[in-house]
Amino acid sequence: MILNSLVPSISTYSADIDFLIDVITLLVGVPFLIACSVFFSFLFRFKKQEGVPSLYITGNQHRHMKWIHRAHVPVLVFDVIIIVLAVNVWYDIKQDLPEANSTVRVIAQQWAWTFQHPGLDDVFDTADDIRTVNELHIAKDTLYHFKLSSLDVIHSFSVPVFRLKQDAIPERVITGWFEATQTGEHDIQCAEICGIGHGLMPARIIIETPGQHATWLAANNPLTMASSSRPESRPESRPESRPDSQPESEQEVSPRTQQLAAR
Ligand SMILES: [Cu+2]
Repeated sequence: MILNSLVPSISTYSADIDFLIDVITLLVGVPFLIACSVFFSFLFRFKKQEGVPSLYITGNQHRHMKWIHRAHVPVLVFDVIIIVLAVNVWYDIKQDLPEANSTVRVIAQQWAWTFQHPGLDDVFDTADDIRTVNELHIAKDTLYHFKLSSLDVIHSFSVPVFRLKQDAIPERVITGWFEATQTGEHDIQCAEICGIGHGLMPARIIIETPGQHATWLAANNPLTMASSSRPESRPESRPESRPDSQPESEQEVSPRTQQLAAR
């Protein structure tokens, strides 16, 4: 409700996180406003008055202490509500790993992101893998696992529209998942101070329909591009194609492409 009006919410679990943050904001914000109202109204109501002596209240008497103890009850109840909701959301997103339709590798370094797409065969470390810098291409309504690693220091892979944030730790490969519900182009950012160029490592996530994504995979297939005789078809480290790019008319479309396009 609150977050969604500021940053689009377009992953299958982003609404759960938004709901959790809304609940915390209300459970903390409403009592805070009530406490401030009471505090400032008492300041004016019990301000210094001529001829009225001040009371010295130690707070030791039960009739005074009960106002403190009664306030503890809602605090404890709200804590339990927040913990139960948070653990549920945490389990669904961080502990439970649904089966993936595809996988991407995300490699962080000072100060850029490298993304490795498995290509049309959907298998890593084969000749048709597509590597891009600061540009991740995925298909909507497709559940992805990401394999996150860092080449140097701690970074944090953050995709605000997915409500996804995961630290990248050197010497570790961390697996997570996401599934986009809408197409579009959005920010990826590093959310961990990682050196002087930290602010200079933004990237983009381009969410395509399965058909558009299959087209992009085919258009940027290093094998196809290498075998093409046209000079402008040479492989590039950073493919420039966008979701609206059209397949080459003479391009061979593999069964995997047709399968993705049919989804
Ligand atoms: Cu950083």
